[in-house]
Amino acid sequence: MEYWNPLVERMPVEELKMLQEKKLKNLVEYVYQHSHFYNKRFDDAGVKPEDIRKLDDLKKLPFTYKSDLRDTYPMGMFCVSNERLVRFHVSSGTTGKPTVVGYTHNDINEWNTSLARALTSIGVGREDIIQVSYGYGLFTGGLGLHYGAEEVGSTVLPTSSGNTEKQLEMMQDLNTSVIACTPSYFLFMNEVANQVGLSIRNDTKLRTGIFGAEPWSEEMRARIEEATGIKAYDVYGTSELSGPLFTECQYQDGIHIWADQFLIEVIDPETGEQLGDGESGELVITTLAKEALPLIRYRIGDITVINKQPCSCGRTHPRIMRVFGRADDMLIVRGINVFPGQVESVLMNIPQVGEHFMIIVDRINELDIMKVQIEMTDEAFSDKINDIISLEKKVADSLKSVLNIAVKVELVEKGTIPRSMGKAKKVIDNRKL
Ligand code: DLL
Repeated sequence: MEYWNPLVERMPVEELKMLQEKKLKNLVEYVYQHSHFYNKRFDDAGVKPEDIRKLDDLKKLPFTYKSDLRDTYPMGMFCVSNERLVRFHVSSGTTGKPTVVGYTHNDINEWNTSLARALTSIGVGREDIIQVSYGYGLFTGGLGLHYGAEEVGSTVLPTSSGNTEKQLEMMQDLNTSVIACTPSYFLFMNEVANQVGLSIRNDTKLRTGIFGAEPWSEEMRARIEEATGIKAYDVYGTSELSGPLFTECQYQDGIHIWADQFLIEVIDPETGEQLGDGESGELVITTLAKEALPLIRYRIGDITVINKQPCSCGRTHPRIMRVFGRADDMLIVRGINVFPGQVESVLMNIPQVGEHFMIIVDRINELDIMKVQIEMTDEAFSDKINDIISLEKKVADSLKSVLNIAVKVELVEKGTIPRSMGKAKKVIDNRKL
């Protein structure tokens, strides 16, 4: 078993907790002194740094929200002055001002360390050629994985996203062994490969995929691994925390969150109460090692479950289970909660259904109507009307049994559903809510 830093990664849980406690105390002191924002937020909440002595005191601290970053745009929450910054990333949300994240040298080093541990845990190292097909630029995916991969000594092929045929040619010519991109982009890449008569399994050296930046299901993993013969790993992070930071280890059973750098909680999104291990709720993260933009109890909005059980890999750091989506991705259709991820899981279990789908929700005469557009796989393709009707019915029945609502299923021609080179859009909600 290989570790990037065995002493830290296998540190006994009690020691890790002591380390977290010490770092948390330093952090609250630091932000209280260096950030006007936190100084005021703590005062408003009636907490002083000296009130935080134990990890359990975390509960006394107020939450931080994405809206705080927008309200203090561009740099109102930073704890350092410009001279200490070495980089910005900017993430544009769907509404309002974008979010600006600044990094000191040390912040970049911590980010690289986090990814170096993660990459080592999935066996990516000096021998590997890694094609980074996440977007480069203001988005954190490209540069984040680029630096992380260099840290472990892999050779980076910084293709960014797009220009897919060229990417496939380079993948072959330069013997790419690892690819990092969104799962949607990899599916598209595989589709283009098939169109030009290339088999990723037989004609390339690709063996590992590092997929994330959007929700994807266990069933989608099975599809990807089966279609291309690679091992597909989940990578998670958000721009506010730095970018892509954490992956599953080789056991593919939850994403390790480095406890010396980040403190995680899962809360009930309605009440803000902390939930126990194994309970599903909103992920809240406190950064223990960031200098430029530390965040206290940051409400990411993603829904997950914390798993503190020991992992077969020997790492003692807690895991979060697959992120099914954000609380605000959840659709409420006729009063029933629906996550796009649930739809994906159902669809990917039906062999005739292809990987691309679109959920469309309308409100007609005060009634919510949910439609799912699907494409057939090449193997299942049929132009017999009876086959089509029976497939649509089969999919509708399966969706109904899981979601508890009637869903209209529409089989569309292959290629109709837009392909994505970055984060895929899987829902069109036409309701004016
Ligand atoms: O997407 C950072 C990243 C880049 C992660 C490359 C992984 C790989 P943002 O654009 O700020 O940052 O979006 C963060 O994307 O809160 C989740 O809702 C979602 N997300 C990211 N990774 C996953 C994943 C990057 N593996 C938001 N599974 C997060 C599910 C994910 N959702």
